[in-house]
Amino acid sequence: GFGERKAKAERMFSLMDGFLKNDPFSLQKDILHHVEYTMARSRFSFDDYEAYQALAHSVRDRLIERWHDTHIYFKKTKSKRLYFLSLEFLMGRSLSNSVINLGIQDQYAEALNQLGFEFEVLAEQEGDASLGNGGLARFSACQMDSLATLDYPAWGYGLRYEYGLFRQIIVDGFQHEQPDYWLNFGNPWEIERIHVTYEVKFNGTVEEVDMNGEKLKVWIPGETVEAVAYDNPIPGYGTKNTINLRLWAAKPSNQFDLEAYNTGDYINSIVNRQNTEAISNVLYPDDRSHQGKEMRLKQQYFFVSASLQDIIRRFKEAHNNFDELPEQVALHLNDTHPSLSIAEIMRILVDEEHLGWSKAWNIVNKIFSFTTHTVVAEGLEKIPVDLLGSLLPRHLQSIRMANLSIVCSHTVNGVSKLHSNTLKTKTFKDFYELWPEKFQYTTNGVTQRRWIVVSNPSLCALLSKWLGTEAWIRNADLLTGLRDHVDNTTFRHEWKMVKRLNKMRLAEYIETMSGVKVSLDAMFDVQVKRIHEYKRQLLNIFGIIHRYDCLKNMDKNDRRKVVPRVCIIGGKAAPGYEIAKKIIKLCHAVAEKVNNDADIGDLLKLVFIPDYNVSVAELVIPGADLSQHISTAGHEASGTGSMKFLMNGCLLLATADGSTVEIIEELGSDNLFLFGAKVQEVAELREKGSALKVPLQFARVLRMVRDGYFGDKDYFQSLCDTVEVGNDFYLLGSDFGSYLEAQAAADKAFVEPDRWIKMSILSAAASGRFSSDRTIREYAERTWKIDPCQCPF
Ligand code: AZC
Repeated sequence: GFGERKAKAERMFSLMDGFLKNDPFSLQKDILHHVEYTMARSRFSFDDYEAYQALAHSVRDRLIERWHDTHIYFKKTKSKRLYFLSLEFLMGRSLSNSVINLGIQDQYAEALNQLGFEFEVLAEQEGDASLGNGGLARFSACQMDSLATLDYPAWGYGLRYEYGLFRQIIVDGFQHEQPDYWLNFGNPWEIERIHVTYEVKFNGTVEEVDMNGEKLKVWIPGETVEAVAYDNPIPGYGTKNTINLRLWAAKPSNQFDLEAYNTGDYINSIVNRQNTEAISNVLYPDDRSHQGKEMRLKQQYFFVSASLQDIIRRFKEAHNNFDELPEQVALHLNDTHPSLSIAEIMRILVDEEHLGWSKAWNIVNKIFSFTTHTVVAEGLEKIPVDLLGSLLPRHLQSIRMANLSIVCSHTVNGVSKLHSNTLKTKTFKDFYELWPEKFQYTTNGVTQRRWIVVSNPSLCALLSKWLGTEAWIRNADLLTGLRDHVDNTTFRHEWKMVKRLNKMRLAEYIETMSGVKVSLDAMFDVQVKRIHEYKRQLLNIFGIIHRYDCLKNMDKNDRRKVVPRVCIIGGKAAPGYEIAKKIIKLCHAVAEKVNNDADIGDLLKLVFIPDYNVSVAELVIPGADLSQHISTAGHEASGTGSMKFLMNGCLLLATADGSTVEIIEELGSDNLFLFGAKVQEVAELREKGSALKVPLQFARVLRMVRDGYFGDKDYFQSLCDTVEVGNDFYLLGSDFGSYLEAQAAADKAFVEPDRWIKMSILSAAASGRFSSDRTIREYAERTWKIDPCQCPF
């Protein structure tokens, strides 16, 4: 009986000697325990990597304790749960984040010191978990951190790709892609659950069978694959709550396929089975379109089917009536990628739970919400009818995934105010007219735990000191308190020193990566993000060429007045995106020329930072003075990089696109450098075609590239064609004049250090609204209708 089981559990718990202790002495013992028994290394000889692994395992143990208790508590309280379905999560590193969220960083630092190690050095040993492409994926990771911190009963679901996003290496200025074998050295942050498995079916036929007079549709699959769960604990900050990110891996199903084995072709049938593992092998590296790729569709369905089986199983453990589903379960579709969930849950409710179509439909319409992260039409997935029909014969219903998601979701979210207007007036105009009440927006945000506390410890200390509290780490609105100190010279001086320290860190990194020595007195001007024509890295490079050209034509006296710049560009191009790859090459070609021009010296440097990822971002963002967010208005759905820079006291040079519009509301337009066509002007400018006015400087820069001033003349022609008058869809030419003016305004502000520092402080002070805590609270209250559920300590 129950009493007996409880007594048994209590006896076992007493044998465990209670929870793990967090004093430095106990931590040392635990780390050494893992060196000995987990790493199986000889006690007195282990290197930094092994020390990192042992350290990570000791942190993992502490995460597991809280993760267990959180789930026991969630189960007990039966509160409504959120399931966040996303094909991409860019988690980056976990060690520092976990230790900070657990609140035991000082104890760990001391423990390691006593063992003769340094926490920071070991933390550098960790590789990134790069299971995503760009903004959407990093935003998912930020949301998980906020869901845990705000105590929401939430689960993340995703895929455990064996190969994450490719590593970018640069050879002779060209991008090359290398596979990311991130699991080769083990992953201490995941827990393999060999017993949490589900069968996922593919292909085959649908047959009608007669069951006691009732006609039922039965799917006879052609192939079955097994999904295995890998759990990744996500700790909240300042709370015991530690939620779960469950990632699925494919493995061959152990269901017997008598036919295959009976044909005698034993070897081949095993080899064929191994191929099924390929489903979760690799993340698709295009961050926009995957039109009509069979393996991509297989991944999506594999993910959706395993997740929903798991969710329904959990629901049925505690409830026996599907009418309760909408009060118990919120399913969130992160973009259209998991939208097959809608068809799959209908299949489960109709075919397996025998609810009948209209009853199932009524339930399904109350549980889904959907966020779209794009404005461009090619970002909206479409699946060819015959592909869907052959792979999932029972799901063939609708194939425009965005339409499917809108029809069946109770809420359709945009990611910024501007984006939402575009959705309502353009992308989904018809749907908006049909169901205006479904359309909402929830502006994106980023977590200050990762983007200040982990990545900028000196700023973190300074903020707590001047705000007189650490409470801003859970309540970013408190950052507005910085405004009270903006006129204090001591504060400003300390602020400046923090920035200088971070610039030093970044300068060292640049020197090791590219061999370029940069001056700390220069303005560090950064653009880091995926390479896309709409993000206009080319506009930035053209601006740099223009600056170089001006410097060359200046006399010595005038040069002395120029603000020295270090221009930093980083980002990956999708492997098949030719124009983006040419932009990377052009950046290197210009850098080669500028950086080796003795005439120019420290006045201008251009560096491309290879393999931009989360951990590189943690280094680059705190060290930036200025950052660029310069997409053609109407094309960046939100943008989240800008929010991280803002938090780190970096000034923005930006167009009025995506979330920048809302940043201006908080910050005031005087505290950033704004330029370019407004969203409502874009269509008209495009219509002008070859009659569009373009400044002479733009034509001159274009000519230089075309004439081979930076070499590779032939190679760059097609890139130049994309911005030639009449063909310049992203309006680089027509925005160039105001771009240069904004750049000049930035130079002017930089030579007044006091003014610059004030703007820097005001930037950080305005960043509170762009915390993902605010985002998640809005989603929880308005869209998901879930309440916090805090596990008692
Ligand atoms: C991005 C958007 O481009 C960006 O504007 C937004 O801030 C971010 O999502 C989060 O909402 N979209 C993607 O990254 N899209 C994909 C498929 O990678």
